[in-house]
Amino acid sequence: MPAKKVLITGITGQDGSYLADYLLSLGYEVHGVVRRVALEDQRHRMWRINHIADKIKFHSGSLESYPSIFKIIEKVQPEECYHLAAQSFVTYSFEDEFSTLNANINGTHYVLSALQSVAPGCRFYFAASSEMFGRAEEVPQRETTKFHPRSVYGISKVAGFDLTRNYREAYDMYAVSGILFNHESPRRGYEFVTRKITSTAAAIKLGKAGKLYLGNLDAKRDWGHAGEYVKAMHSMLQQDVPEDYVIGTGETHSVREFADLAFKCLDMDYERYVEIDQNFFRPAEVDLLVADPSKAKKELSWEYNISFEDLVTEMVKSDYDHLSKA
Ligand code: G4F
Repeated sequence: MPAKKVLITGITGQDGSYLADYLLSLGYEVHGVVRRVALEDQRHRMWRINHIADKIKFHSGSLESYPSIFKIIEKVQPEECYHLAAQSFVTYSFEDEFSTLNANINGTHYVLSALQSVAPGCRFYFAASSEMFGRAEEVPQRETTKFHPRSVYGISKVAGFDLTRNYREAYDMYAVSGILFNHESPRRGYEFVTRKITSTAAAIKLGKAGKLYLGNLDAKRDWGHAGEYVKAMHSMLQQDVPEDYVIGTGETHSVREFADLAFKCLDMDYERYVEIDQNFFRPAEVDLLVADPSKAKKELSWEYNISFEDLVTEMVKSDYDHLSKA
């Protein structure tokens, strides 16, 4: 039987790279949409997938251009499509609301519309987010929890979620959203708080930095490991009936706890090195996120077994090892 064809947008990002690893291990023919600039500077821009680059078929395209997405989908004829590409940094969405909305809403709409036109049988996954819950009305948050986004990023994800639902209902497409809570790893971008903490703590330990400047230490997030979350994405596209799922650990920890543990991994006290910088506070904050992943556990048989301590330790160790050699 020929290998199943999958198309991933955002394949150079943290989730795209783990998903590509996973789908290759399952025998898929993996296609990825990448920007032309990434293909021209593979070493730097594709560092997360350089180890598997020779096994992936790349297609140069932009999520800002409907014709380019249409052409790729028409040519590849994927059986599964994971739409992960987005402006995913919440802070930046306060600085540039308009481009966040354009990229995140139009990008999703273009992929859905092109699939409907030229590959309607393709199963579609949308990367929704726990940011959609925002000022959540219930704790923990589940599939039925009302959305109250607190950023333009969150609003763009609610729009993507609704577009996905509408293509499912209106055109009978297998289109689902994974409502993923924060997921981290050594491949996380440096702008997100976890990687900022682990990389700076490692740099301080090695004498390459002096202080770590952070914003709100009291915000609480449900932090899991990205490598495990991509398995849930895949599973969502293998069901008999297309449905949306919440994916998270069911545990919540503050930014302060994360910093405390990260510095402790290196035998340091975070209070000596962390300084509060008002510039890192957001105009509107999401104070507390914690998932109820029981539907995914029951229906997808998705199991998550990595502790918060193991996640932080893995990230710190990776940054320390990497910086030691730099
Ligand atoms: O690491 P963050 O920037 O992640 P955030 O905003 O929770 O969003 C991430 O998770 C979402 C899933 O819920 C994704 F949809 C989204 O794409 C992204 O992956 O910030 C986490 C918390 C916030 O409360 C923030 O205010 O950390 C707080 N924080 C405190 N100091 C900081 C900092 N965040 C950043 N980025 N940098 C700081 O210095």
